[in-house]
Amino acid sequence: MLAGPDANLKARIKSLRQHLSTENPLLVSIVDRFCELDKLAYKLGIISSKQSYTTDISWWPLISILGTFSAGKSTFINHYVQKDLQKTGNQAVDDKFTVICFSSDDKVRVLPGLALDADPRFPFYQISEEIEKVAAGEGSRIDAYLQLKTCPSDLIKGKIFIDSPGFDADAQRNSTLRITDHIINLSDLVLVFFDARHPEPGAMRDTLEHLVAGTVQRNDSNKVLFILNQIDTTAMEDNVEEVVAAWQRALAHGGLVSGRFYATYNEEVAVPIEDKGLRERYKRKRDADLNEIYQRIADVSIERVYRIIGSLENTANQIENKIVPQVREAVHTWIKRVLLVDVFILGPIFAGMLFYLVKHAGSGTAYAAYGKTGFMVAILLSLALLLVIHFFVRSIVAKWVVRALPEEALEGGVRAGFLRNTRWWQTLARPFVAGWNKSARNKLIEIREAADIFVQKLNDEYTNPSGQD
Ligand SMILES: Nc1nc2c(ncn2[C@@H]2O[C@H](COP(=O)(O)OP(=O)(O)OP(=O)(O)O)[C@@H](O)[C@H]2O)c(=O)[nH]1
Ligand SMILES: [Mg+2]
Repeated sequence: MLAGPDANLKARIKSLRQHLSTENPLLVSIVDRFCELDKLAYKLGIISSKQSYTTDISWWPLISILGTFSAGKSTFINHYVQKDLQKTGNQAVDDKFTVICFSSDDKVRVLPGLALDADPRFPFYQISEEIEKVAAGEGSRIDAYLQLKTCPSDLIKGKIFIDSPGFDADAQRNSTLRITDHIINLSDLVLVFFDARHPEPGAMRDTLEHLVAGTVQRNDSNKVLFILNQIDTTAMEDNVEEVVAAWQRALAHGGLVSGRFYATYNEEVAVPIEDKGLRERYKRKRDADLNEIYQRIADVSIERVYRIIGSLENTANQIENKIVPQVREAVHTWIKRVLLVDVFILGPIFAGMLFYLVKHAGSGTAYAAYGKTGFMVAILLSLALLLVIHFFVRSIVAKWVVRALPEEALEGGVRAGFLRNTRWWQTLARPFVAGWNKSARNKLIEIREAADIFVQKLNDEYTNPSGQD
């Protein structure tokens, strides 16, 4: 029997479809295409019944807000969603990561971390296992680290935001560092907040190093925006340039040499700036930077859908151009080696046995005693013995071949796909990979064509080159 998704996975995919259908129906058709890829992969044996390509993707773009204590992270989120969603204040307020997502219910709901850990929609699916790896015993205390808030603001429809507790590298526990890194990895956009009230960024060096150095080494470092917040507090001394320069130097020290540095403040809670000229200058700077930040947030959703389609095509290509050829090569090596052993070791043994039996057929006591039937039984028994040895050789050779596979083959499913081809009922006399036939190839062509159509639909939605209404 060929594997398919197990009951648990089926339920997850169903709930994924439901949630996506309320936000972006196009994505539901993309889920269906991913499920077709799953089906093909189950047949090839390259994924197990607990796996699905749909779970390798975060379907909602993730925007995370990190930064130092009281830098104004929660105030920024509240302003963005136009609701008093998160508590704010000058003491350390947040002690948990809060995952914020849209819900059409009228009110804000708060759910425990467990809701996130168990739900494949969120990027914290099974984070407790990861936390457990770095801090034994902490995995079960997931509620101490995470919570989920659902919010009826259209502004966050189709996105997930994460507000985080103030970050201080010295004081962080391993588990918090682990979650922070995990968030940075998964995010489409990371807003790192600093606070202009601290004119001496030197004290924040470790924090900067953790948040900055880690991100600039990555090839997607342009997803990180550094935001110096509360610059209204520099208005009294009118030294915003100095403060900004000091922070930029500190960031450069952490490894961030160029770009994407913003300076903002929140007008509602800002210290009033009496001087009109100064006020306008600050406001202009703030408006320009804030607009750019908002634009990046808006772009993330669009980029994300393109990226998901890209990943659909990419998975189809990977199967056809990488996994199947690698499985085929491994199967060929295996067949060749098994045949070699058969021909050069089992063959001569069998010939020897036959020769012995035939030679002694006429004269030997065995033949005389047991007659023709006994002779036949002896031949059949030797054959059976050789067959047992043959299957033993098949499995030993398969293990050799697996050991020689490159490490990446484990992740891509090449190993599993290869082993599927070495089961006892798979004959050696075949030039093909089980599950890879004309209809599978056609399916991949169809999926790639569908991906192109999805892209066209998106282009029509977001651009309009022909200028029609
Ligand atoms: N002057 C001024 N105060 C601000 C600004 N943004 C936030 N605040 C104030 O700074 C304090 C901290 O703001 P929060 O939004 O709670 O900061 P946070 O980064 O979420 O803090 P933690 O969650 O505790 O790390 C609050 O009293 C805010 O009113 C700003 O732009 N200017
Ligand atoms: Mg906060």
